Parts: sequence; C-alpha cells; structure tokens
Amino acid sequence: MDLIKIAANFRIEGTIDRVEPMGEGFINDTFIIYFPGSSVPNYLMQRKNKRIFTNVPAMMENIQKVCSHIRKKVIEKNGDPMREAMTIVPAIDAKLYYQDEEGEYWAVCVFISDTEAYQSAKTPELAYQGGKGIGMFQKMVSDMNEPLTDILPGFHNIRYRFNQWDNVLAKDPVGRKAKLTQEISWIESRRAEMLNFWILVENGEIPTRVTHNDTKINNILFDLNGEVLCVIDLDTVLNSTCLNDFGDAMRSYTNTGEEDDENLDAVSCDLAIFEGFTKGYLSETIGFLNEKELEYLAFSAKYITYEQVLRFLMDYIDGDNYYKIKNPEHNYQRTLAQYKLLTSMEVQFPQMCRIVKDVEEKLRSA
Ligand code: GN1
Ligand code: MG
Repeated sequence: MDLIKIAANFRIEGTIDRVEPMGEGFINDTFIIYFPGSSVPNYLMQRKNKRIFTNVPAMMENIQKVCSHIRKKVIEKNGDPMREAMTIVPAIDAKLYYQDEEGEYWAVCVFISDTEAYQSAKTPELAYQGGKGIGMFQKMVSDMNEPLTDILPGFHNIRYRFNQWDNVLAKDPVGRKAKLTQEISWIESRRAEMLNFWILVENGEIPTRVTHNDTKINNILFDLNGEVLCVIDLDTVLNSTCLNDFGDAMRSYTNTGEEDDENLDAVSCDLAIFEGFTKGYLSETIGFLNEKELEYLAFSAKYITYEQVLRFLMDYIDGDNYYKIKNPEHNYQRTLAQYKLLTSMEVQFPQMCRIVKDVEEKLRSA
C-alpha cells in the first residue's frame, strides 16, 4: 500500500515527504504525514474501520458539522481555531474522505503540534483540566441545531447491548461460554439496575444532546502548560446523553491501573481524580444540565464501566471480532480489569455521590 499516494488525494498544502504509522488505536489505523525536513508532524491520516463504521461518509459529515460549530465558538471567544478546533482536510474532489481502489476509507486532519496527550490522569489538576475540556466541548455544541446521523445505533444504549449479548451467548460461536459462568453472572446480576437507568434516557427525563462518546483521556490534547486545548477523535460524535461522556471519562481517568492490567491489584477507582474531573466538568456544564442528569452523574461512571465489561466479555465470547487484540486472552484480561474497576466504583459509590453534591453546591453558591 502506497501511503504517499493515498495522502496525495487530499488538499494538503506542501510536499509530502513521508508517512509513518502512529499509535495503537483499537479501531482505526493512524498515520502521520511529514513534509521534507520537518521533525514535527504536519497532518494526521486515518484509515477508518469500515467494519465498525459502516457509513463513513455520514460519519465524516457528522464530524465536519461538529468541527465547524466548534470553530465558530472558538473564533467568537478570540481563541485560535487551528489549535482549539480540529480541521478536516478535504480530498481533491472536495469530499471529506477518499476511498481507495480496495474500497478503504481514508480521512485527513491538520496535526496540532506542541501538545501533550496522556494515557492516564496522574494528578487531580490534570483531571480537572480534562473535565473542563469535556465540559467545554459539550457546552460549545449544546446549541447545535443541525441533526447528526446516528452512525452507530445503540452505541452506549444498554438495551441494545443486551440484545447483542443475548444473541452472542445463544450462539456461543467459539465455545467459550462454558468456562465463563462467573463472569457472565457479573453481567446478569446487574442487568435490571442498568436498564432502569437507561429507561430514564428512553423516556426523556435524561435528555439526549450532542456528545462525544469516547472521552478517554487520550482523546484530549493539552497544551504544554497542562491546560486543555482541544477534544479529538470525533468518530463517535452522536446524539446521546452527556452522562455517557462523563462516565466514560471516569472509567479511564480514575483507573489507577491499565485498562487491560494483568495485575488486578493495581486497578481501582481513584476518588481524588474523580473529584478533580467532576470539578472541571461541572464548572462548564452546571448551567445547562438538568436535575436528573446531576443526580445520575456518579452512576454514569458505573454504567459505562459496566458496559465496557460487557463489551469486552461479549467480544471474547464472540471470538474477538471487534477489538484489536494482542493475544488470544486479551479481551478476557480487559474484562477482568474493567470488572475490578467496576467493583471499586461500587464500593466507593456513596463517596462519589457525595463529591458530586459538594462540587455542585460550591459552584451554586459561588
Ligand atoms: C474504542 O477507538 P478507541 O480506542 O478510541 C471504542 C470505545 C471503547 C474503547 C475502549 C468506536 O475506542 O467505545 O470504549 O475502544 N470505540 C468504538 O478502550 O467502539
Ligand atoms: Mg481514540
């Protein structure tokens, strides 16, 4: 595959010198485009996973709508739109993607340099900045009127996930179910609790808004002073509940270990990080979240972590068709680590609720 040739299909301003692979995303393949003599990346190019994103053109439309809305907001507040918003680079034919001869979809955006991305939130201050970043993102898109296409139906919808789950378990395609009785019971014993939350979204008590849906810490760029700059990886921008963004962030930020840690003792939920993120997040969002959203904020951390346990375990039972894996037991390992995190959240749930209440009261009285 000639990456330079593929990159040449985009409206890139400059001569492409080399294209190098970057990172280890679970879903897409990412590359960096360099100009001659340049040691810093100039553009970022991705091959989008078309098995997961079955409608890449609609996905790119969604991303573009969100990017241009954010760009307007950044300009309004005298920010730098080239650094505080993502800039999609269209193909020569003006499409937001290029489809190669093999039918693969590619997309390019401007690389924002002099930034830092983190794999974990080591300090409450960093978590505060991350929370502010997600809060700012949600606030900026809270008045977006243009509809987004639902390119991932049921993405953080647990009713939909239970449907997938029931189907995969009924099929048990690679015969892994028998040895997973205990792990399966982790999912089943919490089914009603999780569905009861989702019913509030279905009946509108918890509203849907424009949300990011993949708020892991490594999807935020910080500037070199540690302040939040820009939210990236917009593949999953959708109409969903803000709580999914908060919950997914807490799943990744508060984990004292790795998402797939082999040492389960290293995995737990760090409340100081939870508090830092909550302070930053609510400082931006308290003005528009309703009472139900605030009431369920802490719960959303458990909800998304639970969903992740289910998704990893389901992929394992299904024979590893969704997530990229590094070894045959990788999805199982991820399941155990995420379950450990979930139980740590469950034990500390009363404190998590207390923290949300305290932060909320402080902000209201300020
Ligand atoms: C995937 O692409 P990446 O690694 O940012 C996944 C998320 C999961 C995450 C688990 C489209 O995100 O939902 O939470 O892996 N994205 C999709 O780390 O399924
Ligand atoms: Mg990502």
